[in-house]
Amino acid sequence: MHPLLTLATVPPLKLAHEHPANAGEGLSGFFFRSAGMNDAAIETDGLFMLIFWFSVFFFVLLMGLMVYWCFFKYRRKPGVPIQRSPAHNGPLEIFWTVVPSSALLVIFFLGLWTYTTRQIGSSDALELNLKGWKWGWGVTYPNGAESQWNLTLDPGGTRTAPVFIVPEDTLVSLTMTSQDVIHSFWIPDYRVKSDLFPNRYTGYSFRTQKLPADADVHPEYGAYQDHWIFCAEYCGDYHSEMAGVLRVMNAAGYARAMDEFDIGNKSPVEIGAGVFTSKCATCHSADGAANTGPTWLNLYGYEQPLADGTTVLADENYLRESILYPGRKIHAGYANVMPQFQGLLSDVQLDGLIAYMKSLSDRGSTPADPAEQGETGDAGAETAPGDPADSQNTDTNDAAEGADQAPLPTD
Ligand code: HEC
Ligand SMILES: [Cu+2]
Repeated sequence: MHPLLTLATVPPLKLAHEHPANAGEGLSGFFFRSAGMNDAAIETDGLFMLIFWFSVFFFVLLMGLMVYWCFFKYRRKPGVPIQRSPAHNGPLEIFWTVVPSSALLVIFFLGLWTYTTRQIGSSDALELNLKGWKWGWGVTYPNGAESQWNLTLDPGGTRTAPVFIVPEDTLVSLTMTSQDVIHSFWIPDYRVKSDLFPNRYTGYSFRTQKLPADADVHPEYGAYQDHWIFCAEYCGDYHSEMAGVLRVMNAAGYARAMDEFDIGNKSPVEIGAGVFTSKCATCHSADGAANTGPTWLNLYGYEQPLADGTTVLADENYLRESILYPGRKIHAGYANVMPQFQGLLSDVQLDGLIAYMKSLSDRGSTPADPAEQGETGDAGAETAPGDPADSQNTDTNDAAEGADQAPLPTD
């Protein structure tokens, strides 16, 4: 098996709200389902409950007085003449205007306070860029890396949610934008809900919680807890499946995962393997196993049968076209269900994917792993994977083997 396929698997879902300490209590448990999990959420819940009890108090008071006055005290009784009520009572009117208005002002400023503290970031916040589209979420981390973890939500494995990682007890500042329609980023546990617009950036800040001492621990990444992310703006057919996971990790686990996501220190094959795990592995296998789409094992360099009866050589150009515009050439025996990746992959990712597919083929020119290449006696080409000289050297070798090999457009 390819060494990169033994990449650490994504730690499973451990929802923070299922932790017993986070069960909401009493009425707030009824309204919020689980306790607020950072200071801002606790503040929001407090404000909500204040408004709730304020409203309950006045509802009961006013309805009670009304019933008492209408049905008992001032009820018309036979033999009692109708009284004329006074037209005005200045002091009384001032009283019932000023007292409730000041209560409303207090509520307004409490709300304004909690709202502005979430809008205003801080210069020491962890800055993340968040994109929303029909129907998914994507995060870019400060080092330029994109999230590479996905979790499968159903047994069939067709619905996945991206996992966004953040360190514990840290202020996170999001810069958000939408690629199509309006979406709304919602983390129920943090009581965060904020809209994403096309052609415009919006911001939002929140502080992650400190992980409890008894949080779930992963053998490689340490303690972590998950929060659901949903879209709170009806945005079309699959709006309800527009889920994500915010994963709060301990500092060491976060640093480790960040290092793995970072593409700066990776060869194209490694970058491609990362994109494969995050975006393609739900439908394609790298080891020959059957799946929704054709396996990538020995895909590159071989003739592929198409639905129209012809065949095509799977060279770089065919692979590129199949990734960006999957509908143009359909592999025989498969349905045209692959999403179009045009605009969703960077050039580095696309090159990485093709390098990775080549590494999975015995006709590929990028060695799957340097040791293997050594065995084939490919002397002189022993450079680190990703070195441009590397692919050049082995190309010439391969071309000598088979005349059907298409010329390779490097860069
Ligand atoms: C929803 C499932 C699905 C996902 C996700 C998916 N594919 Fe596909 N892919 C398919 C299917 C089905 C086919 C065969 C039909 C066709 O040719 O379009 C295919 C075909 C291909 C082919 C042509 C293979 C051949 O033998 O002709 C390439 C290359 C490819 N996919 C690359 C990718 C890459 C790269 C990704 C991730 C960035 C990806 N796919 C994600 C389902 C998927
Ligand atoms: Cu949406």
